[in-house]
Amino acid sequence: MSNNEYGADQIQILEGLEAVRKRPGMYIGSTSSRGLHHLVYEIVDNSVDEALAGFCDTITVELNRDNSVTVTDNGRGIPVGINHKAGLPAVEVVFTILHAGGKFGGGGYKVSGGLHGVGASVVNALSDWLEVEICSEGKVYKQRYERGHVCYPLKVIGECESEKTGTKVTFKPDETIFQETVEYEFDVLKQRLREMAFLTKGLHIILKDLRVEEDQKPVVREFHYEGGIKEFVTYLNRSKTALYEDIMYFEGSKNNVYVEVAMQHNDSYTESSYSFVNNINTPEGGTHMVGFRNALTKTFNDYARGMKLLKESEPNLTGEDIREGLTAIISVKIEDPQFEGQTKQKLGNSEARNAVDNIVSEQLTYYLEQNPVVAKLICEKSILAQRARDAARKARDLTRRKTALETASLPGKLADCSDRNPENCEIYIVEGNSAGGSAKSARSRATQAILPLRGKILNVEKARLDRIYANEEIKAMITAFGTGIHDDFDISKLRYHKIILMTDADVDGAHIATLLLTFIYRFMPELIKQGYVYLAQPPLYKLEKNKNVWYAYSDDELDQILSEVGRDQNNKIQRYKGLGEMDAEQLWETTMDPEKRILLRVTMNEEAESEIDLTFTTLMGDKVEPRREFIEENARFVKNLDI
Ligand code: TSJ
Repeated sequence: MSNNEYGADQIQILEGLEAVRKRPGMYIGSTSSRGLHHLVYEIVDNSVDEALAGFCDTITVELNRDNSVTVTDNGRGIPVGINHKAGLPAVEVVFTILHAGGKFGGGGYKVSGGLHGVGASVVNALSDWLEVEICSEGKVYKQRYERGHVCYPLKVIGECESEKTGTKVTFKPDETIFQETVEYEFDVLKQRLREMAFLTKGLHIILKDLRVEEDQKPVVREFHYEGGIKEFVTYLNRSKTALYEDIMYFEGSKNNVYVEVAMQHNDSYTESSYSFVNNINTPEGGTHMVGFRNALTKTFNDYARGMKLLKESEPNLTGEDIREGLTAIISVKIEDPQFEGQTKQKLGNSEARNAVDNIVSEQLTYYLEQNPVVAKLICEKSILAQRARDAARKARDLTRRKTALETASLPGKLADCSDRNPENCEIYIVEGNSAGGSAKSARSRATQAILPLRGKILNVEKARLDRIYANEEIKAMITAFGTGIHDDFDISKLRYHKIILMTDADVDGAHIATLLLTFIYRFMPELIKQGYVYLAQPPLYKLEKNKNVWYAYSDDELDQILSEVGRDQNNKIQRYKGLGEMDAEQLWETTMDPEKRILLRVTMNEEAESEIDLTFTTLMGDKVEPRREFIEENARFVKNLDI
């Protein structure tokens, strides 16, 4: 090392990077797997900026066998000339001075658009080693750093064709910083890089996994979308039925805010809008989202009134009515984004609201005039949503009044327990009438209540509120639990401290359990958060041999029992296809007896609340559809063993 060539400046530099190593969380959020992946995004962001500036069209990310990562682009190359303020080559400034990049004025290094470009020194500080190579004006330059320290001054290591330019950075995350893991997950990077490609139309992003056996080819994925966020909307709606073919696309700049919006309705009832600021997701929205919603509400109401689709006596459509079934991407690029709120994820710049509102209002008005068929379809769907909302409100008011005056009578199908202390009480939600019957005769009457449910359970994510409130099974659960829902929810009124879902041990049973969980998650999430919800575990097999009986809850367990008792002709194995095949005594013994049963407690994924939707819609893109849906629905719920 040649530290002695540098003076006071270098000491300051090292103190800066030392601060990053002391408190990495301050700079990259955490040192978990998430922080590890963040390093890649920090580097790739710089290449994306170069693409946004119009000088780069391909970025390659390679995962190397030693857990180092190489990012290459074909941009202009980080400047190698001397930055006069620091007296060092600009590239060295980028990697060794904290908060260099966009804010480092004077010397020619300014990140185009001023969006990112502050992260390179942070990545350098947190890497065991980092090497940068730059092709520029026929020469290849190189510099290496170890834990942020310069190993040698920038040097020329060879020549390249004079037209060829670009930057290549390889870094190996420091294991002493990333103690949890230094292994990159292909799927995690894939999902973020795909998102970046959607958000930067025309850009090619290639992801290569070189961590394969010697004789295997690397795993390679390429993302390239000429249509940008329009294709993002197509992608998000790929498993849905679109209400019309077109994807609306609005674009423009105002007050230094560049705005892009793409949207299309599908025939579902839920909104999936995602907003981005400088290519970063803002799950909590902010001014750009507010501007978008204002524009949408105002423009559609004006149009519907003008076309007499809404009568004068009728109230305005609400934003919610218009956004029913809407898939939209709102992407803004802004010089100096201000983030607000508890998690600093909400855009605060007021100029973003005006820009999005103006651009969307103007271009959407024009679009609706030009496309009356589409306009009418959306208005009609919104008016239906308005009516359903009205009906749902009336239905809710009705159930509310009931609970206030007379205690709503318990559902007729419920076989309640006699104990009145909720702490001692459990309710089994049982799929099917026959299983419900067995459960009723098997139960311990004092503390176990049984609520049998008939047939298919409504998927609350695919139905409007009025239908949900009219559903018998759902009403039965709400009254049995006793807590009420939404604004009326009161956990202290919960009548059972264990809510146990008991379904067949097959795919259909798992699906029904998912639908039930989804209902609870959407309407009474506290029940899951506070750990009151459980899944019963009925056995898969019964094994009889010489008057002995064993139950197995998995194929592995059956295998294990068989190897203990011996595999011979005296074995009688029964595979349970459903709860209905067990008599009351067997059901008690295997699934309901608190002394012997296995219960899984349902808990919620930490990320479930804000990020899950986007993660799953984009992450699971390559899975077969029904399976994807199944995984998507279940991934919110984590199951803990609780015997
Ligand atoms: F993060 C980073 F610094 F490590 C990094 C930067 C990593 C990678 C893989 C690429 C880059 C990068 C930077 N690619 N392209 C650029 N471009 C510039 O830094 C650049 C070049 C020329 C000019 C100019 O005004 O002439 C300006 C800039 C910002």
